[in-house]
Amino acid sequence: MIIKRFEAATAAKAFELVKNALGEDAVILSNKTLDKGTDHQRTEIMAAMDYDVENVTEPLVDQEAGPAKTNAPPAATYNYAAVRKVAKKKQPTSAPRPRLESQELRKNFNRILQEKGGAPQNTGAGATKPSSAAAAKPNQRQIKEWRDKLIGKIKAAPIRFHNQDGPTIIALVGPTGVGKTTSAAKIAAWYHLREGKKVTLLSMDCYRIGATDQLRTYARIMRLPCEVAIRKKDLAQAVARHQNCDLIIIDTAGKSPYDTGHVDELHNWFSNVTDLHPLLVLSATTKKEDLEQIVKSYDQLEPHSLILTKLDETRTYATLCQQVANAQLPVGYLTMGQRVPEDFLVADKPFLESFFKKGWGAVEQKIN
Ligand SMILES: Nc1nc2c(ncn2[C@@H]2O[C@H](COP(=O)(O)OP(=O)(O)OP(=O)(O)O)[C@@H](O)[C@H]2O)c(=O)[nH]1
Ligand SMILES: [Mg+2]
Repeated sequence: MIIKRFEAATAAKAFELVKNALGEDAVILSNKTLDKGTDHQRTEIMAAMDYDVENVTEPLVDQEAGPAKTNAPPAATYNYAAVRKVAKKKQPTSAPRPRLESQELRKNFNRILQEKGGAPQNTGAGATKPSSAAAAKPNQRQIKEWRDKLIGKIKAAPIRFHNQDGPTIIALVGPTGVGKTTSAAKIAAWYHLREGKKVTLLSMDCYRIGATDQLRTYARIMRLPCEVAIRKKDLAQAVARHQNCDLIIIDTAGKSPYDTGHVDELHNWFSNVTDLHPLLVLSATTKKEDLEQIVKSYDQLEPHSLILTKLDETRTYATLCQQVANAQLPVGYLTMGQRVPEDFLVADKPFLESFFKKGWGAVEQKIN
């Protein structure tokens, strides 16, 4: 992470300096007026650009509070009853998503630049260039604040159950090999074996040889109904046949996030089923740019929430944290291994906070 301090006679000039030095993706950490009301009044901006994975997942040293404690408190215990039986109303498709604070800041930043007549020029008279001392070393306290801000934006939202009006219907979508089928089996096991729900599994994955066998095998072990939908109308008909169950889990085929035709096809199939909630599956091992692209590609389906998989295959989660916060989608479930049904957690806010602050240690505390 690069953190820099900028100082200029006016806020607009200080923002120009930030943009020149760090580009449009810079995040404003603080914005202060110095010597307010005097002839020397200036604006000071602390801005950051990207950040270092380790700085975010490792326990950080707070400069004022001293080293972070190593004997962290145990992660919060799950309240299984938290999967409430509240009828869930689908968000209207036109409802705008809440904006992140960083986007607001960037908007203000761009507005100031636009008011000044487009792209920033080289710093003019009155603007103070950041001194070499100003290109300060990353400040741990600021990194911690930034990290906590991001984590604070991440919400938990496991599925909820309808009581009267038919089953809750979810569809697992996402790129190839991220763990959609395995997660479908884990979710089925969780709600069927632990909560006694009536669960049906449906597969839309006819692309890969053996894909439906994988789901069928899990269904057979758990003694759950399992059907395969080969055409769009099969899906709607299968859903209609299982209206008496509590939960229908649809497994879909994985495709490259750059294959937009695939997302269009899913959208087309899903449009035939009322109140279907897509859950986007993201692997913790995916690169930052790819995570960004995946979220963008599947946005058309208006995912209900995220499933974060393969937490066990890495020990650095800052990229994931940043992309989850940017996606503005809550997390429903997490998986951390291949074992069905064991390597699975239902997301809750305290755990997500603890996980993105402490990393793998938080998962170990939770599952052991
Ligand atoms: N280490 C680890 N492996 C996982 C996890 N979840 C799934 N896997 C493994 O990842 C591989 C792919 O999992 P699948 O569930 O078949 O993935 P998928 O998204 O359905 O794949 P496609 O249908 O081909 O797109 C399998 O070997 C799983 O056992 C996890 O949380 N951790
Ligand atoms: Mg699969």
